[in-house]
Amino acid sequence: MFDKILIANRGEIALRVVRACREMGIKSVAVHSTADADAMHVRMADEAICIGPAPSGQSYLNFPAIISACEISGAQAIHPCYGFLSENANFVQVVEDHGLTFIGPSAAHIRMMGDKITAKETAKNLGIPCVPGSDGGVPDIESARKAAADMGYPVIIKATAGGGGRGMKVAKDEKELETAFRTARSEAKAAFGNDEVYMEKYLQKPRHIEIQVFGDGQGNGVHLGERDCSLQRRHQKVLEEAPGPCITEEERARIGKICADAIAEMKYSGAGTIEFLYEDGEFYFIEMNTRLQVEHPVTEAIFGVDLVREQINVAAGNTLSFTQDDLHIRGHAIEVRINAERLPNFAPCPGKITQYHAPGGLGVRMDSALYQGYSIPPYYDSLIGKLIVHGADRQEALSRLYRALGELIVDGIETTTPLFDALLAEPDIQAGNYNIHWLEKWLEKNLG
Ligand code: MV4
Repeated sequence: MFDKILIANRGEIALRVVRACREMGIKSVAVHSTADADAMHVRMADEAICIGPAPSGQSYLNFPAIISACEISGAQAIHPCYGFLSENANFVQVVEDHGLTFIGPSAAHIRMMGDKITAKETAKNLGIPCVPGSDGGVPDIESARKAAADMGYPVIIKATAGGGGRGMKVAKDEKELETAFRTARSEAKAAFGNDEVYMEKYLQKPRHIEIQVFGDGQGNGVHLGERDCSLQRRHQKVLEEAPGPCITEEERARIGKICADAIAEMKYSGAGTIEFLYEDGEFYFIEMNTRLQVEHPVTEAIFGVDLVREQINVAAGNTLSFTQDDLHIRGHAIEVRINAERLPNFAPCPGKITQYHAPGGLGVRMDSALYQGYSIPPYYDSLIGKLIVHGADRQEALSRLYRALGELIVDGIETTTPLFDALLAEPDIQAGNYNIHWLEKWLEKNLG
């Protein structure tokens, strides 16, 4: 096992990893930008090293500074958390070239899933059900017309270097196809330096259901059920829950086994998420994320496992510490993302926290690096906390969420907390009756 891990991230997730390290008897090294010298992850880690100025390109994404920090501190492994370097295959290669361990999958798996055409082809070959589509890149408008005619309108055009909703265009009929195709290509070129696109049948009212998977790179793979992450605004998740309110035990067992077998077959190592669109009882693969996700705590709550501990365990070369038969769901969990943003426009709202009180009590977890007197810097994303509640069933989780939101105090800045009070009052939310478009429509109508 490692005796020291460097955490190449900041905020609540860096603190989350510090906590796992401490429980495992592993020393932690925080790295930080000059803007984060007073951050809680820096205070809580065993050691801290400043790696550069505020802009993340010069600090949290600075390969040489991070590798040097490992060498100076004697850390043997790097935990990337999510965002920043977590899905950067080149970084993984550099880490390994320096004799260090990247806590995550291999560079090859990250690269494979980063290219969305390769990811889909891999998924298909592993028996994972995919959205009907072009089977590879669509090089020109004639090919696009032919592919669309084969699968039927509406269609969606996606960038192979994209993901997470960037660089997508929908065409509802042949008249819209040419513009959609050209726009998708030029936007892909501008955003990713790669204009390759592919096409899929456009699903009109799906839910976003993602399966948590874990592998040890030695041929063992498990799944930890699904999360429903359909409540999104501009491709940013707002609320996530597990299990999915519309997924049956039979569906979970079926799609879960397909995913777990795929992970075993690939010899995938570490935590992963296989994303699906779910419509009319069918799962359709769209992407795979090769990292720990923001919303992992809802899965931890219902399975009673520490996913970060397990990431560290398999990165150290051990086999998975649980089998599929060890994994059972208990109850229901919901996470809401507390952002430093001003409603109704979700404008970033950095500034000084004059008062902070985290909710607590049975079934309540607040993952946050906030403290009273802390100043949220303007340089990074606006997530300042995740409130995760767990109950015996969905109803209890909802009641607990309502209760916990009432206890939360964050003064001095604006946050997205009032949004959740309003959402909890909605019959559709209470019933779990929503798809990927529900929130945007609700915001239009209620905050418009
Ligand atoms: C789709 C789709 C409908 N049909 N693919 C958006 C993010 C990226 N991961 C995939 N996305 C979508 N792909 C087909 N074939 C609709 C979306 C989509 C979406 C997906 C998940 C959650 C929120 C979304 C919001 C708009 C569009």
